Amino acid sequence: MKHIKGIIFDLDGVLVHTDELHYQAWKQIADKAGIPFDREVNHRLRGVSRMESLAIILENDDKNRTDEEKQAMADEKNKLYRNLLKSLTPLSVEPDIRKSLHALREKGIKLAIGSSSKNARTILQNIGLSTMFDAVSDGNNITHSKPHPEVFLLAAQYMGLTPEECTVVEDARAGVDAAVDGGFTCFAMGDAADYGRATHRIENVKDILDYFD
Ligand code: B16
Ligand code: MG
Repeated sequence: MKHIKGIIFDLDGVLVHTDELHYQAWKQIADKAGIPFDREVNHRLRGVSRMESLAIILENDDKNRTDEEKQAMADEKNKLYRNLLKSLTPLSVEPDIRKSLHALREKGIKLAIGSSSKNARTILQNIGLSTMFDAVSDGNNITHSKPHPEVFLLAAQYMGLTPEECTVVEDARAGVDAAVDGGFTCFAMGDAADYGRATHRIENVKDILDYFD
């Protein structure tokens, strides 16, 4: 992978398990509104924006809700989620992940975040990774969320690199689609590991190092 000069990491589900916190917050909202919601539905929320996540949850709703009601549900979910984010500390990141990020930097590879979350910077702060990345592209600088490639195209641009010079690490099918459609190669793990569009499949972030010897 000599031509790769930058790696763009998805945040939720790749570097830290905020996916579980998203689930807990949405579960409270869905239970309160009497909408069936389980981990199966939650998988479909990976990588998609807050309002698109709500739209997926509302597919199982038998009520017609106004835009104001929907906004209130999304705002309340975010309040609950941000409260849960307070439980994150540097110990929430597996030691192997932190070591791998340092090792990649030592090899001269630039690192970026490509996340759909508007809370990405708060998360990075809480887990002690704010200074690890050369660029952060997140839910605040995009107009289209994954599977649109915008978040990764901007991350590459912020690093001064082309998509061909970067690779993406993702746990969501929507994220793999975003990467491949943007002209990037892609490492898929977790929920996306068996997705055919991924370039490489890995079990853990540290497996990426095998490709950069
Ligand atoms: P927020 P990622 C995504 O993060 C999550 O996977 C997705 O479930 C969430 O809806 C989205 O961020 C928006 O998050 O409500 O915090 O803006 O996987 O792209 O890092
Ligand atoms: Mg993710």
